[in-house]
Amino acid sequence: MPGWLGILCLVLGAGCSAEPAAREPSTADLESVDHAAAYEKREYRIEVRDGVELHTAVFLPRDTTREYPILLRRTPYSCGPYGTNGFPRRIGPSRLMEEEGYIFACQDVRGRYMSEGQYDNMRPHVAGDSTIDESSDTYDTIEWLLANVPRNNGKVGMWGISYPGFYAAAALPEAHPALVASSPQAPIADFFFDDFHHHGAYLLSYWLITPVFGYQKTEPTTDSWFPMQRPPTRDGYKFYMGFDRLSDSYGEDNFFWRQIVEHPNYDEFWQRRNILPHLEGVGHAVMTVGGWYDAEDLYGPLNIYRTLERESPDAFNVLVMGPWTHGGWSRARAPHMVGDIYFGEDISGWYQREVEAPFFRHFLKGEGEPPEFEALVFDTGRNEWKEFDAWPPAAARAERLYLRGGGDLSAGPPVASEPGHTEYVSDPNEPVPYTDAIRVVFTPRRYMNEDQRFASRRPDVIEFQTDVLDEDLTLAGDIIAHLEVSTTGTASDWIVKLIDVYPDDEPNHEHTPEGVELSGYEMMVRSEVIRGRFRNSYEHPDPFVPGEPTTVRLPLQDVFHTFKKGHRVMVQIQSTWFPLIDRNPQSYVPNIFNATEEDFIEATQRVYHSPDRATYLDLKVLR
Ligand code: PG9
Repeated sequence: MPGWLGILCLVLGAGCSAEPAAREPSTADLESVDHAAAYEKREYRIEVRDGVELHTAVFLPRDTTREYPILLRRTPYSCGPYGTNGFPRRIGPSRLMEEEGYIFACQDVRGRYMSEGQYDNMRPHVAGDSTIDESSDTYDTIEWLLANVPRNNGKVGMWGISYPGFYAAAALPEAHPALVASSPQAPIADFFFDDFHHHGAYLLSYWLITPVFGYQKTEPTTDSWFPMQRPPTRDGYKFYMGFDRLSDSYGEDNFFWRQIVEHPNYDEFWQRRNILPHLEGVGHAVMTVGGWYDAEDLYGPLNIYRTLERESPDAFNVLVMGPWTHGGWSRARAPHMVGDIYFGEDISGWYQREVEAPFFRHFLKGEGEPPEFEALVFDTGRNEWKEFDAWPPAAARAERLYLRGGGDLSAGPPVASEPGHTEYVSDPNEPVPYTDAIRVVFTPRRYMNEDQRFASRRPDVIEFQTDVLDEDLTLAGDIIAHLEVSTTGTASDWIVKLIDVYPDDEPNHEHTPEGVELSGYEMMVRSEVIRGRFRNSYEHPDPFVPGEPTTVRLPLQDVFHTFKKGHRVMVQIQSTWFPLIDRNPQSYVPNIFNATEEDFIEATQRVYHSPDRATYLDLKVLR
């Protein structure tokens, strides 16, 4: 498999056989498929309004007795293998839909592979027809396909996972009238909160993949043109600790890296690339799909659904959130495991058969019923799907869990007789690992529900936990961490982790991997980081005043998780998370990418839990 395809498999994790060794597959989605028997492949060069030609592969059902809708995916990751005999392993969202029959189309987006033009990451949407953007490229593509592809039924759908999910979302504003069903899956919404950054902290764990998006090619090409680094070690901790000035780690020729380095704050460069402000006036069916354990794009699906719900009341707008990592729904595996944890048998296969295929079948073929849910979400504690008529559920109530002196976490606020703060020394030269087995990766993945006991034992990770629960506690919706903190430095990051602590007598499951003990397991439910300089504004950063208590408000992405009776709820707080994110020097410099070793200082962090400075989580609880 060519190197670039291995990269794409690691990034997308979907539709490739190169992904980390998964368990024995249970359904047909991995069988070798002779697409050529059922589909004729054609390749077109579609000229869009500014004269640029976009390479588009079309897979036409060989059955000429009926018309089919067009299902379009636009991608920066290549529509290869090229040539009319070149068939990728996956031409549609699932084997089922491939067998059912659609006109599948794949387009290299502007500036990528066999298409012409200049690439622009998360190309900004510009309202109106005067400026080229992904919406106008898609509009022109759909117009051309309808006029030139035989036996289409005049209806078009779009789908895509991750960056292709962004392109499906980017086609929503000013959409072509024939576009009647869209499924942005793990879509990127905003690179300052998805993928490359989380609340302003740079995801160093994405460093290796940056060149994929950082070099313009000079002509249409079937092969990758971007130079990839080959780290001398797979030990990610050692590799990234060995970096000098981060900004120097790629040259001037990597334009995306220069953009990342030159825009450390949420300035106009990033704001223009946020698709959310443009999701108004959408009038067709949109099913957004995401994974509760998606380490790459969790902000995107939740906020695209939420924004459409608010700004596009005419859209048939539904949400599916399952126990998946990035793109996991496209890989039907049984048993369905995420890391060490078992979630069920044929979860992805069920979703493909009962949710995804019926959605497109109804809106594109007029067959069957539309989804009856507004939100189809999986409770990752009870291991069961639930349908709600709103997300978060209308019945979810606001409740609070307070950090208390002595390491408690409780519904009651702090009292004066308890210690009023907990402190720890944060040393960026001895950062807290983000996972127990750090390897150099293209994008982070498995840490999202990993056992956090490796972190529990560090002095620079503080933790607070409830008593053993005497009844189930179900969280359904977003979580806001309200931190009252101080630091002896002038800059710092704040990481909050919500953890489900299993009882000591928890038995292993039949599918629990060898060597793993679920007894006392500290399963991460949700985690998030904020670069503290952005506590008041993502655009205008503020240093901390040493020793001065201040408020840091950190939104953690939504969860749907039942902490079962007998479990505990735990919160861990720390200030380094390496090398998931880059190291904060903890002394304020205008641009951390340019920090040098002498900027990196130890700092004593305080988290306050006193009656007048309470730290707590605001939760949405389903009783
Ligand atoms: N959202 C994923 C990604 C985008 C950009 C860089 C690295 C990863 C993806 O497209 O898979």
